[in-house]
Amino acid sequence: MNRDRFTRLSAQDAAAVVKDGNTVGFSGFTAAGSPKAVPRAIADFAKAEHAANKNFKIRVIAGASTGASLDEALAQAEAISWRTPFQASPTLRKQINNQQVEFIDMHLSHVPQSIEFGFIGKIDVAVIEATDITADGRVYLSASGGISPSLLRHADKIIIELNEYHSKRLCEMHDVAILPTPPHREAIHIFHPMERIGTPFAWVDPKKIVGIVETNEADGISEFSESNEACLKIAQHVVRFLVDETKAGRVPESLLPLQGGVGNISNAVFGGIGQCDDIQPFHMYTEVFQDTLLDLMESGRMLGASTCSLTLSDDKLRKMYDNMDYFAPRLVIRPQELSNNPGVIRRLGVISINAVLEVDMYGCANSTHVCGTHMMNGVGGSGDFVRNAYLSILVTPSVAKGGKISAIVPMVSHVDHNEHSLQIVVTEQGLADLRGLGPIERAKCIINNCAHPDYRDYLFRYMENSRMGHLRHDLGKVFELHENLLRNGQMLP
Ligand code: 0RQ
Repeated sequence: MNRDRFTRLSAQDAAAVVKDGNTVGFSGFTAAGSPKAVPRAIADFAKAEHAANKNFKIRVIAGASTGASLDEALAQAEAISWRTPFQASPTLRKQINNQQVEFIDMHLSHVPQSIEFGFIGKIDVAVIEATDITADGRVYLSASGGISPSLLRHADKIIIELNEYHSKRLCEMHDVAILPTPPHREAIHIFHPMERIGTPFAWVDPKKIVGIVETNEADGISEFSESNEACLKIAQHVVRFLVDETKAGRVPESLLPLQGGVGNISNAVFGGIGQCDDIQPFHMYTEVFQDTLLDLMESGRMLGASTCSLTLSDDKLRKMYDNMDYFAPRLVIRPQELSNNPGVIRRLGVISINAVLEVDMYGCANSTHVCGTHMMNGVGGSGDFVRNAYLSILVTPSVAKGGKISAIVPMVSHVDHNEHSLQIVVTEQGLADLRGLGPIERAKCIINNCAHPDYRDYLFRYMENSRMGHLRHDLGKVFELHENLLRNGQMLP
């Protein structure tokens, strides 16, 4: 059957399907696989409506963050009233923090079931980037799994952005499945990162397809900057720890599947792992597959990966598409309900490595809210992994903003990961292994190994002068460093 049965639309005509107040679901997990032409056209339409003094705002849901043509374009057009579950757009961030946009910060693994059960209301329109579609409703997704299968099932109207730029061979990587709802959920048969349980395409009822918009556009992901010294030192500590764990027999020689967050620290850590001869080639069970990982896979240092997205810079993605005979059998792209599934992460014994803003003396961590109020990006998938990994490693430079901010504080100003979930904290200063340590030992270990020397005295003094209990805290002073920062622009007087 032929896809030509579907109406071809311009991006503008497709955008006109979206009405003020609609909830619109988009494909994409990071910029990978985000639609481009239709959200840009919605943003243009919103600007025109606003210029004519008409209301136009939509509720936006995607797998995670999106590309610049989506969140950033819509936010600049002041076209978003509500957003979930994650974002990384500078303009949208400002609007969230001045309460112009309602933002629901969610674990990414929870999003498909929130759609499935209607927790977030009905999805009026979904815009899904695909490499192909058949007349009977097989949708071949592009560079990410995200929430696309759930959106295709639940949205009232579907617009497909058919992007010629992406390789049609991506279907060899996709493994699409939607979990049944409780009490019909069974064990998920993923016993190895590369094991597949689904189909290479997602399904849609063809009657829901309003039309197809043809595009030919890269995801527009730029390369990471060179790793700085702090990132490289963090990488060295993590690598040494992994080697020591294999020597101690707590991790097999072939390692356990690794997960890494996005960003420069993660890039440096995986670069370091790749260069270490004492670490054997390994697998990943992760949610983002970024540039360094492609290099490791190409050199044979990484054997294979399960991911939710190919968050690769345009050059690296092109390199992959030019060499699909090699890469296609080594990658599985899953919807986020599976890439981030707590049960699978626990079963596989994933070792997770994620960046945070701040960690407290007892091991609670804040990934999201600066000084307890201002949203950075969101918890994303970090919570899915930190809570359920075999070993949860959190990394951060010991100081931010040239030393004005300490990442080690008496109490985090917002809790995303708690002391019960994480085991290892790493800064460029060193590594704190918290396994088996009680609160006071944890505090000493974190301050001695991870805090910047400029802040150690303050943190030890805080602890000594605090009220004794199972933990020690002085509730009158617990946020003194944060208050100093807000008042004077730096944490120490
Ligand atoms: O700001 O660039 O203006 O100087 O925060 O910090 O050190 O460059 O690190 O880019 O890895 O981001 C936690 C935000 C770290 C990210 C976070 C300032 C610092 C800088 C960025 P500037 P760095 P990163 C997989 C997993 C949650 C989601 C997640 C994140 C900026 O890793 O969003 O892990 N994680 N998902 O100066 C104030 C502090 C600060 C601070 C750093 N304590 N107070 N500002 N900064 N520490 C991906 C998905 O889920 C899709």
